[in-house]
Amino acid sequence: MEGSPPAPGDTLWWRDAVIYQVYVRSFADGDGDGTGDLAGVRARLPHLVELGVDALWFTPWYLSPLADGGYDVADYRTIDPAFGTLAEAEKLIAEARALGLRTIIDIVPNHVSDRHIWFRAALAAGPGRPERALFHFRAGRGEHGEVPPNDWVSEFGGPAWTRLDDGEWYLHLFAPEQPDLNWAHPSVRREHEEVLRFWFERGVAGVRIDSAALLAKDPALPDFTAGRDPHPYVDLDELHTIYRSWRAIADTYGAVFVGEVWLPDTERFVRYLRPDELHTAFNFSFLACPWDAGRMRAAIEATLAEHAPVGAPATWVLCNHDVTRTVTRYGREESGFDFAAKEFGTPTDHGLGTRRARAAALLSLALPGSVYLYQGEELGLPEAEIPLDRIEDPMHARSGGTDPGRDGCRVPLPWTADAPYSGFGSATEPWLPQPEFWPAYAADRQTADPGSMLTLYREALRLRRTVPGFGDGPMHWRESVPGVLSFARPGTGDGSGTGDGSGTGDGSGPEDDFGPGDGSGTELVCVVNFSAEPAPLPPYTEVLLTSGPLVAGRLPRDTAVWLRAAP
Ligand code: TEU
Repeated sequence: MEGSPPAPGDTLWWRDAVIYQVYVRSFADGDGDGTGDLAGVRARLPHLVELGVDALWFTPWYLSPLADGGYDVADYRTIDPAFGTLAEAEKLIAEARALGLRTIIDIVPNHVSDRHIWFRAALAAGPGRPERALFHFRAGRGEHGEVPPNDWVSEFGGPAWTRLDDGEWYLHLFAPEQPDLNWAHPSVRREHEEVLRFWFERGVAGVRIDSAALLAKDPALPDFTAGRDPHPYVDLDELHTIYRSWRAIADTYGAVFVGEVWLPDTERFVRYLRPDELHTAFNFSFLACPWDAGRMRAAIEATLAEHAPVGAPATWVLCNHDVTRTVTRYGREESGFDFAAKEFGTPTDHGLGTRRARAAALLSLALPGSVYLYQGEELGLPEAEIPLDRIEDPMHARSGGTDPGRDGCRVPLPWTADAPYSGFGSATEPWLPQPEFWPAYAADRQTADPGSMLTLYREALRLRRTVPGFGDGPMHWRESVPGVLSFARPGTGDGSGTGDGSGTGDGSGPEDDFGPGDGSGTELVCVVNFSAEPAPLPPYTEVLLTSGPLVAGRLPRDTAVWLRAAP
């Protein structure tokens, strides 16, 4: 294991970092109880160092009844006992840091758990009491107040309101166990500022902001049916004041933000990335884009064009704990992502999906900006089918059982092919069942396989780290035949830093006929073939890496290559 602490002066690390998302509950089980935990993460830090990522984003690890996998936070200053203790989190942050891995935590400001001390106090206090002002409590409509205060629909389906025995309703944009906070209340703001400081004091380098565009609400809580503009709770202007105050705090610690901002309007989206607001935000248009050259090019161009004026780096995300895993998505006829379109029984070609996911890995790692990897993506895990009686995600139940929910991408990881539960670490069955084929994807098996997804990711990350030209900086499109995307990253300069440039993951291909170029005056070129026909390669001096074997010097369908070439 290499790994050394990041240089203290490296304040711009986030502009081109590769950030690995750890879904703690399913990463590794250190105490054998069936649930992943901090001990499991600490024991597996070598895997992350060998993979070559720069930072870890931990999904919520705080005290939580887990009504929404931890996105229902009962206490931000306590680690859930299922995961460990605060002292252990502090150790993990320090150990990771010593190995060169920064820590990003997840803050969920839109709502808290219904077990949070504030909400319990609000319930106990009763209608009209100041404790209720921290949330959105309202009387109902209709003759007996039996109709919700407005027509808002929960993101998880059903009304966004739940009625209490005392007659009042409270707002929850997600599950009823996740009451929305009232961001017009000064205590709500103060508390979150203190929570940020609490974690920054513990060495946290960044914060992912959950549902970042939903916090502020129109105080009149009007109906939404009319499609009113501005929206009563998405992307309200006050949010920018909130994030400016957060930024001032983060700046005193040199910490950074990544916002979970799902907004189709790109002009509105980049307002969150102005220099005194959030450093970065997830690029969901890239994630949701179908496997199609034209659509991908358009998504990439729009991303770069929208980020340029604010000077923020783009992020490239293929997968996270909410969406269908990449290998599965790209193995389907409809290869884009849409929450509303999820259903059971969609035909999937995993071979096809894997080929495309390999190509997409090289594509996203070659683009300018930072990259997010979701645990298991480096193993090429497909989405798992969870038996109906084991699905925990509230999205499933609240859809009336039609939506498969998000558990299929949250299955405990396979580490060791020949160990019980694929080496997840559990002595009893893990909290979500693993598919029968899971051992085939185990990290140990992939380590030994030069053609595995894990080998590809390790090699790609090694090159991205050592070859100048990747990460932050300019790119330009190169001419290519239809169905093929080709772009260059200038600035490879003297080509130093790259060892041998070999390692295509398969050992085949014509690159063996070309000695490693000296790289002078060359640029890095990434070519991705989305078309059905093998594509010719542009002139090059060296093949750095391919996602699959070249065939007769051509780039087969659903394959990507990194080349060094003359400009
Ligand atoms: O996701 C937010 C989220 O689900 C919404 O952005 C929504 O899906 C989108 O607007 C499309 O309708 C975050 C977490 O990532 C997720 O796991 C949590 O369940 C959710 O917040 C609630 O905290």
